Amino acid sequence: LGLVNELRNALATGTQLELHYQGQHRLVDGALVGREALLRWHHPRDGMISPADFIPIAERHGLMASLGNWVIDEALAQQGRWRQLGMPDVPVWINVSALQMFQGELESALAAGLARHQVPASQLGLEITESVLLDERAGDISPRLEALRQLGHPVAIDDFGTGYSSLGYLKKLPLDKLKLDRAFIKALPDDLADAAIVNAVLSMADGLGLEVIAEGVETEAQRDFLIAAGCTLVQGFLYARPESAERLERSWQEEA
Ligand code: G
Ligand code: G
Ligand code: MN
Ligand code: NA
Repeated sequence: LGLVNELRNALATGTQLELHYQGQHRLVDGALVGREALLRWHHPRDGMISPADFIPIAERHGLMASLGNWVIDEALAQQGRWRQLGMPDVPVWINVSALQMFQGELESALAAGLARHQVPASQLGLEITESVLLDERAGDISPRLEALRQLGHPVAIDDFGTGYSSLGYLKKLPLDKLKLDRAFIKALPDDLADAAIVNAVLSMADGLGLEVIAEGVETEAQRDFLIAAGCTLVQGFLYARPESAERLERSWQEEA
């Protein structure tokens, strides 16, 4: 319970929480097309705690709505600052947790943040992990996604290929992007099964009018395979690591 109270505290003060941002790039020339916001908790005693560890705690103890709302507001505030500084104005993508998808607060938190920070909805993308589509609490998620897209938010399915969903949802759901999980990228180009899966996903997505972003690209051999396979977008250490807003601003100023 210690950690729960500490998380409650961190949320109340906001000082230990931070968003880091990882670039999303065009494969062929590396041009920046977006940034994913990744939550970080700098715990005063335990150091950096991964969201993979504290988000389940937040969900279990009723803190997820506040945490999710903090992420929305912080990402939009940051986006607003970058626009003012004249930094590349690409969409920021946030991760939306399962609970946020099932509860009612998401739309109002988005609307409040967009208005407060004067950022258009098209500049805030929503990443929804594939397993959410399977969660029985989700019910029919289609009207919910339709409403979010109606507001102007682009929507991506995160960790695509790992959620054991039926592919039928791709036909029904209003989506913009698939983020192909890095499990399929890791062993490229040598693993023939992964190569076959990646090729099939790219061809299917093309037919469905969906963009694919390959996650976790770390090597030039992976990049060359993906370019040859017709993939256009990438997120991975080969292109950029997650960085604090401060560091991104500094390197942008140094380049200018
Ligand atoms: O950045 P890192 O590898 O530590 O992220 C671990 C996991 O936490 C990833 O699955 C990522 O999607 C998730 N995550 C990161 N930031 C957020 C966030 O703001 N909200 C939610 N719900 N998940 C996040
Ligand atoms: O589940 P989600 O896709 O949101 O998780 C994103 C996580 O993947 C981030 O925490 C980020 O640090 C991590 N990540 C991004 N690029 C790479 C990469 O090239 N290699 C590895 N191992 N992890 C990556
Ligand atoms: Mn993600
Ligand atoms: Na992912």
